[in-house]
Amino acid sequence: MKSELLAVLNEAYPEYVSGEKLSILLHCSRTAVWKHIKNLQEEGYQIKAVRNKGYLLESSPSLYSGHAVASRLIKGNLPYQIRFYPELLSTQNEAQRLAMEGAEEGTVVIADKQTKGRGRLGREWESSMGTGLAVSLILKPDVPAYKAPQLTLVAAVSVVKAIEQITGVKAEIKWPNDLLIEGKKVCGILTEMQADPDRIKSVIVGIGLNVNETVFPEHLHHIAASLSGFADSPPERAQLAAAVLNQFAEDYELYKQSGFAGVKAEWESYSCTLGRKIQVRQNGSYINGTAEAVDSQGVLKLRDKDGILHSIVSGDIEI
Ligand code: BT5
Repeated sequence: MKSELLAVLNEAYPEYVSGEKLSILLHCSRTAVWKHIKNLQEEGYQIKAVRNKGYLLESSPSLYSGHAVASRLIKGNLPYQIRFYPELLSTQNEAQRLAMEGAEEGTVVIADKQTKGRGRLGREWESSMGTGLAVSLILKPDVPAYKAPQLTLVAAVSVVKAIEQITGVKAEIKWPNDLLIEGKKVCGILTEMQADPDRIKSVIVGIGLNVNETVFPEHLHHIAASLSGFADSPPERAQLAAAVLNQFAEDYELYKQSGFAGVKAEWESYSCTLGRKIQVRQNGSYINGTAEAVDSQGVLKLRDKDGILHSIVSGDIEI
């Protein structure tokens, strides 16, 4: 009965289905229909009931759609507009295209499946299984261009918090753009900017999060993991995406008021980089030392064996 009821509501979406029609299709009384609807609502299905119209399935726990994400957003300072695509090469490219067409701050591009996701420096981001999050957010912060990379750090804090809210799992931040659980990468963040010489036109923050992947391509076996490997039950992508966006809206507001300094303490508390011996690779050369701190600009301070303090603005690190 439950699956038949859901199938009818799903098929009808975005139209309502009357109680009378449901009772005929499902061969039961209207009271029985109402009871089943109530049960489904208790299981987390969002079903709207409107007098004289009937029932509308707004989102189900396992459904991943623009509506399923949007219906979970808290109305706040960052008015999100969700653009959901069943498949894209890269949400980052689509967001860039939309930004060039003048898309507003808060436009969010989400792909159910992303077939040619990008990392930094032309590296690939594997997300073609359609089991993770591929989200790109268009922002227009009023800050000088050199500060744009700080948004990677802000987003990392937001994603760590969202992961913990939804799954109870604690991830750690590896400077600048990786989230790790038990040393394996579950999330990568890519911040790209479109700017004139004197001002930022837009910043696009791309978030790739492994959620329900069970296998990865061979070259990622020792590097990658997904949240489902650590959570008690398979996380729902719509819930996670909404939690990330809700959390980011809050943290971004703080960032706009106080800069990176506003989220620095939280960043430090989630960091697995600080205090560790690391190797930084920058433009093909290496520096070894201890990660001493991040400063109020998000720059990593590395002390080498000769006691010299290096300021690392970008790069890859090995712990
Ligand atoms: C990143 O780059 O980690 C940033 C990834 C950003 C992806 C998002 S998805 C939404 C948006 N749309 C896009 O097209 N991109 C963004 P980087 O630090 O350069 O790391 C890339 C490296 O991570 C690769 O060279 C692999 O070693 C590893 N990697 C690739 N796919 C992975 C995955 N699914 N899980 C864990 N590691 C992965």
